Amino acid sequence: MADEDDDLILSELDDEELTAQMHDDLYDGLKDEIVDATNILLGRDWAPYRVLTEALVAGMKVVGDDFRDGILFVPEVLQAANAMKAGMAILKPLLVETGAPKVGTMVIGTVKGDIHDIGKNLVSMMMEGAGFEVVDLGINNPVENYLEAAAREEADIIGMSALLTTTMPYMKVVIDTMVAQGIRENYFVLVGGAPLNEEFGKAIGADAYCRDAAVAVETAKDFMARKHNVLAG
Ligand code: B1M
Repeated sequence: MADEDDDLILSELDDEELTAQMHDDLYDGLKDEIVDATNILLGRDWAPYRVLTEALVAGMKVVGDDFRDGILFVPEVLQAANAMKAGMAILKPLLVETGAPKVGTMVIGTVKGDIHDIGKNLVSMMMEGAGFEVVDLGINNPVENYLEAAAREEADIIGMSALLTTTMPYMKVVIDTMVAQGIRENYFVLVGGAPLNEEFGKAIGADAYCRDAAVAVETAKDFMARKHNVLAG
């Protein structure tokens, strides 16, 4: 950021100063600083999920607001996203290594026309951490990608992510195709992404809208418990 930050020693900042600095560094797309600060917080016994939400996700909120207001542009936001991903890469093995028994299988991807993947990656990480096998289809997925992967992997859950108001209607295309093929009831369909809400989830016929990654995990676990109860009964 400003010149006075050049001499800043991250490890000398207290927790509050360091998270504030991380928000600034994310904003400025400073990948190395984000990596260092993530490691410092972990070294201070912060839980990986706390680092993720309080330091990284909260920092991206500011980036999003200024992007919306025309203060930041695509190249800067891409750099911020890359810095965020560098922090997430450190946290991923820590969030995933739970040794939890396999709970179920989820196929997840960002829908056709949409290349945002940070939120989807976060959901994947947290689901893996909760014991789900996750098949991540990446970005820009047409309906066939979801349905082929779900059949091939014998998935329990199909997860879809959309960050644009122009791409979120595509989720209904996927669900309508499932209905037309008579396979809608074979899978739970969970949807998420910043522009969605509960009503939208209901309107398109999803099983649930998930506000964030933690809600996605809880919802998926709930559905799997119900499925096992039905099978057992
Ligand atoms: Co884009 N972008 N972007 N962008 N971008 C938004 C979404 C926008 C809201 C920014 C703004 O104006 N404030 C706006 C959309 C406006 C709208 O549709 N109403 C926007 C725009 C307009 C665009 C472009 C069109 C810009 C342009 O080219 N002129 C373009 C579109 C490209 C395309 O997709 N075709 C574009 C491009 C980009 C970048 C490439 C620069 C970059 C993406 C990099 C990447 O993902 N690899 C980018 C970014 C980073 C953003 C913002 C700033 C941040 C998104 C993010 O990563 N958030 C975003 C602003 C915002 O969202 N407020 C914005 C952090 C992440 C952790 O949150 O993704 O919401 P989120 O995920 C959460 C929950 O939503 C939920 O859990 C996650 C974790 O808690 N969740 C799920 C998400 N998916 C889920 C799936 C589930 C469950 C829960 O399945 C079960």
